[in-house]
Amino acid sequence: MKVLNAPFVQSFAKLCDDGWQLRFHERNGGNLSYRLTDADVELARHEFNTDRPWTEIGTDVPTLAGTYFMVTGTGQYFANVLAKTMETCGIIEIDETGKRYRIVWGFTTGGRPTSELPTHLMNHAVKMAATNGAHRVIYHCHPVNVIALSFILPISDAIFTKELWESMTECPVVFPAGVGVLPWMVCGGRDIGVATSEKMKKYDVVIWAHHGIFCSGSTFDETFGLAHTVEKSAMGQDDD
Ligand code: 2HA
Ligand code: ZN
Repeated sequence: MKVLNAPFVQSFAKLCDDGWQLRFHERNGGNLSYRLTDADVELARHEFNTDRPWTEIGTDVPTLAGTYFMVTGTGQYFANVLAKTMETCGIIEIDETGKRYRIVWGFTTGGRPTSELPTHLMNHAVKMAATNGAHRVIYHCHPVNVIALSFILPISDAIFTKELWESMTECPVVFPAGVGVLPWMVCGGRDIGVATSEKMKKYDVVIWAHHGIFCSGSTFDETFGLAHTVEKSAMGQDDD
């Protein structure tokens, strides 16, 4: 089977397109990563190219040593992922120290993984441990109502959780642990990754004030559904 037709690649690209359709991804905003199963790796290995160099991740993720991730590329537009999956996305392998990665598939026109790779991988490490390996998907998007809410509400886990739970009956069921909220921070580096992964020990959703959402789940549907539910609930807020 061509890797492009593998179910995990198709689902990955579909999530990107769904996010684009819902206007969660202006320009190159947002990023997605998926930890491959052993079966995914076996299915894809015949197209892996291991000639590319090892590159520093910028953080340490020792528990992810030897694992593989499909990731969106830095500077790439979610609008293009469905039509140009191999140019806009790739599969990376984490080395045996958890400090470096190399591209083994995709990024055919010279691309590189998302600028938020340190945060994605630190979140994967936390969620893999917290869910006994069940969580495989980390998704970051820029949904407008969640961003707007972070200009209005105090930056507090408890207040955001209460407001989001109250505005839609489904919410306490969809995110029973609530949501974490971080104040504005410089994105794309280790510090925001450490802060986000601390919150991810408790929550499946972390809101970056004035920026967007990070969320975690077992499947593409569940993870995208979580972001969508939080955004829809944020849209239901009024100013009382
Ligand atoms: O442009 O969303 O947070 C990608 C991003 C950075
Ligand atoms: Zn972003």
